[in-house]
Amino acid sequence: MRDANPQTIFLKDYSVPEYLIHTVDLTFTLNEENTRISSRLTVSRNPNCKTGGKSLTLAGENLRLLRISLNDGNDLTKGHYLQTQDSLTIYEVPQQQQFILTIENEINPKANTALEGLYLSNGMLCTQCEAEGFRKITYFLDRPDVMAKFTTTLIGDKDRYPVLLSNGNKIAYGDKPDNCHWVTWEDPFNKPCYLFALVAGRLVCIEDSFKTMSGRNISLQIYVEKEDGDKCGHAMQSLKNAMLWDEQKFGREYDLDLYMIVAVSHFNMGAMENKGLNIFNTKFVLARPDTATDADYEHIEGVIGHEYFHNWTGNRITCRDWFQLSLKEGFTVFRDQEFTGDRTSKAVKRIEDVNMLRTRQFAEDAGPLAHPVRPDAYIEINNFYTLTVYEKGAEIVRMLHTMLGSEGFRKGSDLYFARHDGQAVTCDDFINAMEAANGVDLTQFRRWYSQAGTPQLTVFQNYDAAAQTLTIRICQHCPSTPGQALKDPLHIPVTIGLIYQDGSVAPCQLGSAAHASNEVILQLTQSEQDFTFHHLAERPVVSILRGFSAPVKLIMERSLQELAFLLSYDSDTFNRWEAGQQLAGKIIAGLIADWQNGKALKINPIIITAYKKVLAQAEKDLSYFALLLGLPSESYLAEQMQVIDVEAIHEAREFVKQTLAEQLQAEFKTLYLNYHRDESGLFDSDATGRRRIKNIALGYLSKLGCQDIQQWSERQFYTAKNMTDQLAALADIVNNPHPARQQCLDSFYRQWHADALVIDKWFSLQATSCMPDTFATVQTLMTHPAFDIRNPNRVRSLIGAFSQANPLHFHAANSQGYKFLADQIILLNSLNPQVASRMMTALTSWRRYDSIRQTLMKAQLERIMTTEAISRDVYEVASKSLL
Ligand code: 7MF
Ligand code: ZN
Repeated sequence: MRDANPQTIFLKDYSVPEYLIHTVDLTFTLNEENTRISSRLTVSRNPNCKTGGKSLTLAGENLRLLRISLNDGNDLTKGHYLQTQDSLTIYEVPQQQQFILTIENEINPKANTALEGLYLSNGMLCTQCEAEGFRKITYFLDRPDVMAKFTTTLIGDKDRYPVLLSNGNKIAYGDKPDNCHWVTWEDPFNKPCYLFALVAGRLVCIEDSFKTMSGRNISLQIYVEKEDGDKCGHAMQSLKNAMLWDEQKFGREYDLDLYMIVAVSHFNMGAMENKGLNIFNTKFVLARPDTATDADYEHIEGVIGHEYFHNWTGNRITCRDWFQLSLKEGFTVFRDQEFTGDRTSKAVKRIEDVNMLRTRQFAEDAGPLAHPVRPDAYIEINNFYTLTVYEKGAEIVRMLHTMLGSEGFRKGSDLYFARHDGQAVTCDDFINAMEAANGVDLTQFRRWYSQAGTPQLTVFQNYDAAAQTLTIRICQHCPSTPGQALKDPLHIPVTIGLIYQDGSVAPCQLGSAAHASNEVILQLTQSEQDFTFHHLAERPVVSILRGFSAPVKLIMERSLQELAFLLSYDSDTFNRWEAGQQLAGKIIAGLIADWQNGKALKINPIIITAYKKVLAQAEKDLSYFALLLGLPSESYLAEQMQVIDVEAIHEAREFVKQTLAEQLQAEFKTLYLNYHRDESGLFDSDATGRRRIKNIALGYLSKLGCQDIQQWSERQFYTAKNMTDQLAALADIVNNPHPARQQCLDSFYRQWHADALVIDKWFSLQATSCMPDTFATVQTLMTHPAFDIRNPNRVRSLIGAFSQANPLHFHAANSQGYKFLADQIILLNSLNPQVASRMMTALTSWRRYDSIRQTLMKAQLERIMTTEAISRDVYEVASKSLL
């Protein structure tokens, strides 16, 4: 918003800070439109910095400066400092070991629609400082390698702000004149300012406690708006589960006596790990069986875990600079994935994670915004909280776990914590610890952090019957990405198993003398490498990349018969599911081509037989069973195509879905009737599994368009006592011609109009509908009284859902979807640049579409580039995607 020509920040330019800040004393006098901050810092020159003069420059944006003083002297006069739009330079600071700098300034939280810094959400004041939001509160060395001890005093009106929270422990409080009160908080741990937080408002508190492994009693508090007090039970239980899990799996104990979580309605992302005072999007806290789906319950536990796990991977040990973001995020995502896997189903969780990685992160890695997990340049750091940094970063950590084994990995993480507790470090420091603890050489493995793009593995096999050997040749190739034309080979762990024709396990014996095992990890390090397996009495079927052991694309000739075989016999749950997805994917790909050539669609019966067999095998883990019966998503199918044809994808996939429904109708009806219960919505694995499998069955059956099934879904919608069932039924009603469609939508709105998170679902469902009137509906919904462009959850549920989860209608050939999105982005640019930038995702992949759509999408990106006062966020994404 500020720079006509925003500057790029480079990793290679990193230098240690010239000054350090040791203690920070903050006093906030809180008011909606005028909050006053007084900041008293103890500062010293950094002994590790050899450069620099007498001046000190602090970061600060949109601040009204009131006064500055040094060592408690007189206020500095004009000629002694320089204030710019985003900085404050004090020309001459005392040349003594340590000095005191006092600054007073004012801000306007009510005018803050960007939701970064201190802002207002439903009358409550709250903060978001990661990555560079603290500079919107007061002048500071806003960088993560400056760590200080914070003491914070909050002063506010007793009626408006009865609850006053900040990091650490409450050490003092009292009354003030004019109906005001104050509270002082002290955080005994050094922290960077991005972990600072404050909350002030009328909140209710739900309390519990946790006894740590060393016997300390921790007070747990969840703060929410008054009407949400009955929706905190699951979040609290999740927190206790996470605390116990981190002790058991990583030996990590919580360090303060108090852990607070606050839920706010206006939040740019999921949640934030501020020390001792996490701030969450309400979406990841509030749940009651009648308002939240099983998926919501799972996500809440995962996000609560994620933020809790940051206390060690992020807070105790933080990042040296923002290029190292994956140090904390990749590791913490890995930890939350493992936690959720342990809490629910490892098989299902891995499939869900890989699904997301392959549809969304792979798309990012193949597009104009591709960047390494540790980027080497950025314009706006907020744009680098990406799927690559988070999800691919977690895959890197997972590969280490696979290669070192869980014990080796634990030794490495123990050493990492021991070496770096209290420090701000780099991704390299993490790898160094893994290396040192295990006596391995990870030199080549480190390339995963610096090289962008998804490697492709091409696999060839050759069975020699006379020698009884199988040779697997694997070639790796990584396509070029912006700024990285040539790639070096990576160190890739490839887990492999062999299966004989009767379904029994074939031995994996690499080299003639080695011992045999059921599964081996191939260490791929060269562009082309052969691996020979011995003592194989017959040609085995190869099950490769088990558990998705590396984030790569696999190219391997497979017959439909071989895929059907693996779907029945692979002992690896991931690969069994993957075989079914590939089978369905190949068949749909054929139908896409037929549809494009104007041929009549005809099903290949092998898919019917394969799905029939899955249905007959009746898998015990019902959630996994449901995944085996699912078809690859439209976005996954799109990822597989050279030129994405949204209509062909939709038509071909719907055709397969409908044909399966027709031919397996008896089986699906039995499933539905067996597992449909009048359930209250308890979140346990049996009940969630039952709901998942029966709703999959209902989804298929809804394609039949027959009256009895329409009645089933309508009855389920009206009688459901849990949101999973109600929403699943409504989705079937909304995505198929159903006589009661509008009635059900209206009824749902009336029932839930007072519950913002449920109304988000109501918006999303309509925005993602495949029915022909969807675009008109979206436009109408934009003017609905419940729509609010200032609320990011609403924006995501309508604009985000339409553009990112409704390819069929968003990519309408007449460009209406593109124009609509660009209009909203231009509007959001001035209100909330972070959200505006995230809304651009759908336009950045323009090169993947046909030339007409390319032109139309590009035109909208170019229009966005001309936005007056364009933010750095939007500028960076738009300009890079046009390059
Ligand atoms: C689970 O990482 C996984 C990812 C930054 C904000 C939360 O803890 C966080 C914050 C963004 C994108 C995704 C997540 C977060 C942020 C997130 C949350 C839960 N440090 Br931006
Ligand atoms: Zn995180």
